[in-house]
Amino acid sequence: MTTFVDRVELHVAAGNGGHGCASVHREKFKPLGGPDGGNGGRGGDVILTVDQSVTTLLDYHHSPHRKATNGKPGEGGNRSGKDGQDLVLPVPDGTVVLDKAGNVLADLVGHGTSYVAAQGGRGGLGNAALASARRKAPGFALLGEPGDLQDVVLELKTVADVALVGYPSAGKSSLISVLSAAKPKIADYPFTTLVPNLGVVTAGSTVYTIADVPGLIPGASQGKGLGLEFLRHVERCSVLVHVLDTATLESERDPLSDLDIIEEELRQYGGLDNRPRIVVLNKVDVPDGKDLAEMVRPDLEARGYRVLEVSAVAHIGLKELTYALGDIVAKARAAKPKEEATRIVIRPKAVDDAGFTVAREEFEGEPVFRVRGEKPERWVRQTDFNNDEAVGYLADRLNRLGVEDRLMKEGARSGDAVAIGPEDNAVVFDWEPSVTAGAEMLGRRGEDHRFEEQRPATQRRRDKQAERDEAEREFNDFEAF
Ligand SMILES: Nc1nc2c(ncn2[C@@H]2O[C@H](COP(=O)(O)OP(=O)(O)OP(=O)(O)O)[C@@H](O)[C@H]2O)c(=O)[nH]1
Ligand SMILES: [Mg+2]
Repeated sequence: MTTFVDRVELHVAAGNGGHGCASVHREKFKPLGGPDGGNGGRGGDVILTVDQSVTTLLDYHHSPHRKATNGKPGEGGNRSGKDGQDLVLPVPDGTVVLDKAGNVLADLVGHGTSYVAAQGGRGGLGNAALASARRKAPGFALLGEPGDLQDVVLELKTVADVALVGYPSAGKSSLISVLSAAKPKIADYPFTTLVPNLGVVTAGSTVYTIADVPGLIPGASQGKGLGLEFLRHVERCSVLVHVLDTATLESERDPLSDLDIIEEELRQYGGLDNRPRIVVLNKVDVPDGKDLAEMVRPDLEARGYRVLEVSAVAHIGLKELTYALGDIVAKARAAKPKEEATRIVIRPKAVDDAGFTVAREEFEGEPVFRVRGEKPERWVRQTDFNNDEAVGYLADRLNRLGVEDRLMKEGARSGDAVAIGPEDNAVVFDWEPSVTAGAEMLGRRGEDHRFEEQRPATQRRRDKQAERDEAEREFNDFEAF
């Protein structure tokens, strides 16, 4: 049997940021023209976007691994690398995005509604952008950050006003095909419908959508037939229509017991009790069907149902049905507080005011001081550990943020192990406190003495002050990266 695809696990990878470039401008007679390494481009995001022309998640079932493109590295001559392209994945209206633990991340309703499932990595700054008065010729650049890797689960919950439920072959798809322009597959074998069909119906000034779901059989709640899985498509519908077959050839069935069985399955599924329901007796073009319909009508009405007799094939009673449903939909809409807005759940990351935390922990059996925080972790990812100057720059940034002070307060001593980053993906190093921490020490990093020229004392003093100001400004600027 074909698989019913309305739930898929999707593995998405955003693009990596391109590395920054470390380059020095070269020209004839001007051997040291200054740093001119460009910034790396941003990695592309992976974005889920509702596209109403998409109706199933089948594509993602067939190819569940998707990746956006990487940012290009920066180049010499101040050329920035190109940004990676966002990967936009179209999903059906009513797609719910969950994490693997089942938490809802986003509920995508309405054409164009989007959710960034994986964020592209930032590009690294090139050495031109890292240069400053006090670091005239940085011999390093920042690395691009890796893009997010995410595993998400997509679940389709069809959004329609009216849902048709009933036994296989009761004529649900046939009804959709004659009430709307939709052309679902119709056949005289059970379980013809494997994905919900959606149609648009116009009744006077009311325009509504109607969906069917695969046929239900007794024991569906225990997984018989196609089970109850697909009933999630009914969850968002405001009106339920029981499509009852008056012309079935199965001797043990009749419209009343069919209705009882379907109702029992709906009850097992749960959460649908408050939906208004009407009953449609289908196939009254068949003489025996017409007789049976007449026979059961009083019983159904006694149970409080509005009952309509129709024939999808002979086009009997369709207009009445169209308007009856339009009325109920209009009432249901009026009763609803207001159109439910798309619910995108954003989980803020918990980081304390300082932007980082320090804790004593064990890492691979050794005691470490663990530093956690968005910035320190990002800065570590941006650092080329093969380049001493880059490592020095990292130390400066951490210092500025106050990590060193905090380590000192927590009792860290020279030579203690410090781990920065998440659980098993941390960078561990022996801590070497820079006793002379501060602008003076920072100022020496990345300086190229070949740039130093002769300056009178007053000029030097003024330059010194300018450097300090710049250091302050730069920290504020680059803190953001
Ligand atoms: N005589 C008659 N036959 C009908 C009528 N409506 C549907 N049928 C037939 O019943 C069979 C099943 O119709 P479908 O519309 O595929 O039934 P369904 O409820 O969608 O079935 P599943 O998708 O399997 O759940 C087809 O052979 C239809 O031609 C009707 O009003 N009169
Ligand atoms: Mg069908």
